[in-house]
Amino acid sequence: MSKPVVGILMGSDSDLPVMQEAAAMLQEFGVEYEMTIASAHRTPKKVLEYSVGAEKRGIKVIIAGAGWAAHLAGAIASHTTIPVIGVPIESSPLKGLDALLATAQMPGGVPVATMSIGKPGAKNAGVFAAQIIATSDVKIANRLKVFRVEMEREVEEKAKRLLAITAAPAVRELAVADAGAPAKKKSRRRRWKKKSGGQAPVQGPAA
Ligand code: RP5
Repeated sequence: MSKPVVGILMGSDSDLPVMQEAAAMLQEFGVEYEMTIASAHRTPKKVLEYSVGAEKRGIKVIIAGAGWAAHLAGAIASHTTIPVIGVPIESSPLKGLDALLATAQMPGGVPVATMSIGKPGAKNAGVFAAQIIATSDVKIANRLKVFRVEMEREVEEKAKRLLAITAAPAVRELAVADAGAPAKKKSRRRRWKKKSGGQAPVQGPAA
């Protein structure tokens, strides 16, 4: 096993079910990572030490997930120039809106690449970290390309399944509509022709 190049940090163990999504993506792309718990508010010294030491240890990207007043990603970003990816977590009564704003609203000069709230955000954090690593690793770049192609194929398969489910009722509906539709009115001229078998009446003024 080679040295980790991505660090995943989270404010609490309660964030783990969400942050595991980031780890799963890194595993899929074969990116080495490490994971720990550090809180901007509860363990500020640990956050400082981790952030300052990360670059020397070979970490190239840091993913930070936190909920509530989520200052973890911003605090890390203030101590290092390694790219920091923030994942807002929906652990508060505000369902992550608080964490989203706290993570994204960084002042100019100290960026945090903020993902969407919750599991999709953590998944994207993993993909995004892999994309950063891929700028200098062609093997990971190729895996990312395969990932995109597979995603495209999955969507196409879903579209085909949807068509298979919906096409039959649509045909049925058309058949029912046809059967229940009132017969086309024959023109007065044709009806008269059948009865009398003679000539069409000369149209006079309305009665
Ligand atoms: C934040 O507070 C953590 O990131 C977590 O989302 C939230 C709640 O933490 P616990 O009270 O579950 O430890 O710092």
